[in-house]
Amino acid sequence: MYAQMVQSTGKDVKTTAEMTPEEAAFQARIDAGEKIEPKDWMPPAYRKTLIRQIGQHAHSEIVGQLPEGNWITRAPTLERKAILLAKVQDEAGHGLYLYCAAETLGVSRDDLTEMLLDGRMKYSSIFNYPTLNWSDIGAVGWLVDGAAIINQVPLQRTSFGPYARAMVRVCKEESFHARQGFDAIRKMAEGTPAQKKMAQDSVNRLWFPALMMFGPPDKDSVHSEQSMAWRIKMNTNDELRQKFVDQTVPQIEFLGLDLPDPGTKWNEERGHYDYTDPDWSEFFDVIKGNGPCNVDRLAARNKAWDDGKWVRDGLLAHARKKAAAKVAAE
Ligand code: BYC
Repeated sequence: MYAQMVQSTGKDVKTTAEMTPEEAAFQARIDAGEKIEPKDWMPPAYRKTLIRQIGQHAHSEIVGQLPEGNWITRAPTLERKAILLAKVQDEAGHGLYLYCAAETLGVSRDDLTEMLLDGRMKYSSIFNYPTLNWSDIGAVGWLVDGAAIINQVPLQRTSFGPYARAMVRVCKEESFHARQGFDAIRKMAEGTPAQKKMAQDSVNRLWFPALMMFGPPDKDSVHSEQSMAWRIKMNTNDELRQKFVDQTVPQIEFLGLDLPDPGTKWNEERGHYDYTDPDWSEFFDVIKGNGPCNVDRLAARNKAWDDGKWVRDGLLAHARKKAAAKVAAE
């Protein structure tokens, strides 16, 4: 059932005349800015789209711990280690709030996890790139969490109540993540020539993968039109990508680093930076499972799931025992 639920719908948006009375009433609530709550009636495709997006978002938070978790034991100072540890723990918490939000739509966390583990559900493309050195950890916090904030701040106003509310706390924590990342990369950029070179290399390698986080160009986006009509998404992929470029280019300049994209140029008429598109064939290849780290990431999550089986079994056995004791006492 849920395998069906996560497949792309890719349908055109219905006009009001094509909607059933129930669908039209639902759309009117959305248009009036009302929040939809779990027990409210909703079109099956709205539910399906939310399960796909919230589920993939949750998986991204969980898989997203891997590239940074890899550096906790090698952080250069105790302070950096404590900060990174806190950040990675926050990501686990974000995954949990999001799985809870998805569960209110009638899908279990175990089902979602199994769909991640067997490749039926996606997670953000960015986490299929490696973190090669400490400088990459600064760049991930600054660029990846920076991109996440731009994507997630509008999601605080998304139409589905539990998702919108989860985003409020997530965004607060993401701000701390981006600041600590900027602080770490700034230290590198202002350090020795070798450290500055490392910072430059991190920005060069992570820039285009960060742009890919916003999804394919609008013309190739399958879900945007319907998701925006339902206010599941508040902006198109290209709008948010442009916002990220406009916000980040001055930060790169402030750090005294070279812009990773020679095509970056302020466009007076548009009031935005022009930039070069990422290689979209690389993006589609990565989300098909062929990125540099896809195999490792899924192997790590599968191992964690298998290793944790005894804990889940133990907790379930304890819960059953407690429930049976309660029934016996009644
Ligand atoms: N990676 O029709 P489109 C974080 C897929 S966590 C992989 O435009 P949509 C962090 C898309 O799923 C950040 N797949 O899709 C964590 C669809 O395929 P399916 C995660 C992608 O949903 C730890 C197809 O391409 N944030 O920051 O309208 C540590 C067509 O795309 C990607 C979220 O999940 C991608 N980048 O828009 C540090 C935010 N892009 O599903 C940091 C919530 C697209 O039909 N999600 N695809 O098989 C969203 O805002 C939207 O889902 C997206 C895509 C903008 C990502």
